[in-house]
Amino acid sequence: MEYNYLKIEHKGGITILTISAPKTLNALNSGILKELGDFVGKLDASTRVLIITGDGEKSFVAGADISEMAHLNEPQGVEFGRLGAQVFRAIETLPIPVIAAVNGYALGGGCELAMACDIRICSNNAKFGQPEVGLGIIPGFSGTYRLPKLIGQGYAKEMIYTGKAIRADEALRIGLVNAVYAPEELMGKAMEMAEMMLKNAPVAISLAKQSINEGYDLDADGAIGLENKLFGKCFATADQKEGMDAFLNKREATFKGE
Ligand code: DAK
Repeated sequence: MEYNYLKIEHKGGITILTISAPKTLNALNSGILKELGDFVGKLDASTRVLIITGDGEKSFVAGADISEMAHLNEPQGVEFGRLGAQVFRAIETLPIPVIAAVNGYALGGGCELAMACDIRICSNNAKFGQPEVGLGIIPGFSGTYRLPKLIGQGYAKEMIYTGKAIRADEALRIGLVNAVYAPEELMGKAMEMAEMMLKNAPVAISLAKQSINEGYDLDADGAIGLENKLFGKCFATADQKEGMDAFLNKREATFKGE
């Protein structure tokens, strides 16, 4: 598939995906969502960390494309929401770490896309919000599910019911982002974090992600049981042998992802 809205750059095991629709501040239309779905579906083992950002200096993603949504009827609304939700779920369940480098507005579907990523860092000009109720709709790309999980129900409900946009420092305070940087530092910091991940065992990172993601929705016994099963799986990998042998022999490990 030819991409009109995605720019893709590979740097070693790190892939940088830039969403680019400058005329609408990178708002998500169905074309972008289809391209994103195609891109995620085709990612192979050469990508070990994915960084998602937005084109330009002003916006990560300014929401779903309102001009496209304005004319939808109920079944079309369900279909549009399903497309976005599926793509975001595919991102969330990728077996590799995904970092959102939020370089400006992350509103509506933009905030929801950032939340489907494992980790969010942002520039100090970033703004986060779920303004949907002001448009007569509710967050439709799983924001009502992920926002309370990340920041708690009280603050999530305040953000969703008021539709207010919060600044980067507030997003940091409530745990919506992990760190805030000057705009010119953001991508370098995202790369630094990705490079630290690259040094570690890929299968172990993938199993840790599965344990965190799936364990979160289980009760304590279920989550601990799942972790135990995945912990056991690590011992069937060459990387576990390599990591422990390297430690015991005081050398650096070389992981193969096997
Ligand atoms: N959609 C379409 N165009 C957008 C857009 C958007 N979300 N955001 C910005 N643009 C366009 C503007 O219309 C403008 O176009 P021109 O007038 O130049 O043709 C251009 O981008 C530049 O925007 P502004 O001139 O407004 O720039 P400012 O710096 O003054 O303001 C802003 C930036 C981001 C504060 C402002 O543009 C803004 O408030 N944008 C809308 C933000 C918003 O409300 N986003 C949430 C969208 S709702 C569902 C599934 C998902 C969803 C809903 C339902 N289903 C289940 C069906 C998700 C919904 C959303 O995400």
